[in-house]
Amino acid sequence: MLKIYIDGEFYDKKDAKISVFDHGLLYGDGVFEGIRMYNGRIFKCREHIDRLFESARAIGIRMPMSKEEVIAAMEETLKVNNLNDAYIRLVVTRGIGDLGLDPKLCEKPSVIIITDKIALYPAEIYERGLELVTAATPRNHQEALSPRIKSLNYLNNIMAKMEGHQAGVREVIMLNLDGYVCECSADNIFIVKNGVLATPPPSAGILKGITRDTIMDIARESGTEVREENITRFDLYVADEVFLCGTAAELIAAVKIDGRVIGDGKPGPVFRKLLGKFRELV
Ligand code: PXG
Repeated sequence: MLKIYIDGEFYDKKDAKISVFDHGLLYGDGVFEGIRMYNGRIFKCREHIDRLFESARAIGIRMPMSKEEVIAAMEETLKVNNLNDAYIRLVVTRGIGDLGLDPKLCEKPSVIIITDKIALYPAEIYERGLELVTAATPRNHQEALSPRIKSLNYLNNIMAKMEGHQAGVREVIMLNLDGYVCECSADNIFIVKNGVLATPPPSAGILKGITRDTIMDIARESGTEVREENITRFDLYVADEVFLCGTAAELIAAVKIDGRVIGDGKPGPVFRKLLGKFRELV
């Protein structure tokens, strides 16, 4: 039976429960991380922990554990569950309060660590690529709720994803309120045009993905020019290649967007080169 870590204790999956008064449940008041372990190594551990602590700080949650303690708890959870390749979900909730919004009444944040086997996308998606549509739902305005905060409130992204389902596709592109391309519902986005790689800057109102940063590093190391710049839907439609990236998805090519075939409709050479280098790295 899978063991789940909650506030220093391990529970069987069926007994791993939190209070209905936890503001993580009542208001989506909390933060999280999604992390991968490959071959017994936690990929970009420090980066994920730093981002978790920044998310917590941004919403005024005082972490009840140090970074080192969180890493140790994560390693122990992986060990208890005998996992070598895993998806790790770190969750920090505001904690137990009453039936009002007031976070001041929540005395202690809860730290939850769920580790499980990774649910990979079907292999054919990596070979053939994905079809995307643009969602009508804009990404949360960054001054209303910064997408830099990986918060437990993902309704903005879920509403966009539902539009994808309605259109019969698995993933959507979200725009910001200026109409520029932001990201997908749970992945960042890149385009390739004339050999140059481009992705929206953090100031466009995106989650600053750790896979995104890794891809930019890999590309620069291999001599590819990388730009962080505003991207329009026109740029997507006329790109040579488009792909998305994230911890769970890794890299996936987008071969059709809003009914337009991208490039020659197959995962392109820059995508395949970067995917190869990414796989070597992990
Ligand atoms: N943008 C958003 C909005 C995300 O939620 C990414 C980009 C990619 O970031 P990383 O750091 O993973 O490269 C994410 C990823 C999942 C899952 O299980 C992933 C995310 C959130 C919820 C679920 O696929 N975040």
